[in-house]
Amino acid sequence: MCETCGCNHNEMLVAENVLENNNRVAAENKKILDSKQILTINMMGSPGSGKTTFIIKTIEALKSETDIYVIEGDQFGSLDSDRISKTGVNVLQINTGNGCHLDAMAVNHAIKKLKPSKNSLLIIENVGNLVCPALFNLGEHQRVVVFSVTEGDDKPIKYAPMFHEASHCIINKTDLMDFIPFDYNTAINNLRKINHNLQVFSLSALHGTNMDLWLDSLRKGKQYLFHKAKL
Ligand SMILES: Nc1nc2c(ncn2[C@@H]2O[C@H](COP(=O)(O)OP(=O)(O)OP(=O)(O)O)[C@@H](O)[C@H]2O)c(=O)[nH]1
Ligand SMILES: [Mg+2]
Repeated sequence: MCETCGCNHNEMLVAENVLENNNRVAAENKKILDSKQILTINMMGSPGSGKTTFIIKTIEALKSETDIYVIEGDQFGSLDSDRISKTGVNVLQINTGNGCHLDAMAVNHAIKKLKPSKNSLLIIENVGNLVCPALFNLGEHQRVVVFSVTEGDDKPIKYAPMFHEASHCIINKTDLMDFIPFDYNTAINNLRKINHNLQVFSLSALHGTNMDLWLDSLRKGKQYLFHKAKL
């Protein structure tokens, strides 16, 4: 699978080329998104960590305040885009086939098809994978890793690049914390060892609890982009 993104160490030269091209297109994406002040979130994390559930709860809370668009990345099928389209927002499914991540070119095409409006929020759900998506810049403003308590408190150390490259971390499924051997303080220490700038939010997407700080941070992110464009 990783031959498609060149992240295999034996494919280092291919990887450098692939990443260089990707970064060039990501910079174009960023320019388009900045010019229209479209706050763009790249949502990453393990399969089943709760990305789609969390995106749906975010949409439900914010759709009366802002236009929202979703680019949905999955290897196969349209199950997640079907779930998201029930909220009434515009969603575009990308199937990566054997690919294990979204890249900037796929997102560039999707932006051109979706045509997100000025000042809107664009959420990109990456393919469920704690490794390869970390390598591929999409032109996003925020990189959010959804890390659920059922994955274990050691994951930030074992999958360091993902947590190192993220700007925000959602510790999800906190409703299950009493039932499993997840040590919250150990998880936070492990996150801080890898990335002391990470903004961390602990919540249950399923129950919609403790979402407020996250929602406020999105509102602030939108305001920041708006004011930056005026400078
Ligand atoms: N208990 C609990 N379950 C959750 C929570 N969030 C999501 N789930 C469940 O976790 C499972 C996976 O959720 P999804 O939202 O589909 O996860 P995902 O990360 O989008 O999965 P992929 O797109 O396949 O990578 C579903 O059964 C959800 O109901 C939560 O906060 N608490
Ligand atoms: Mg999903």
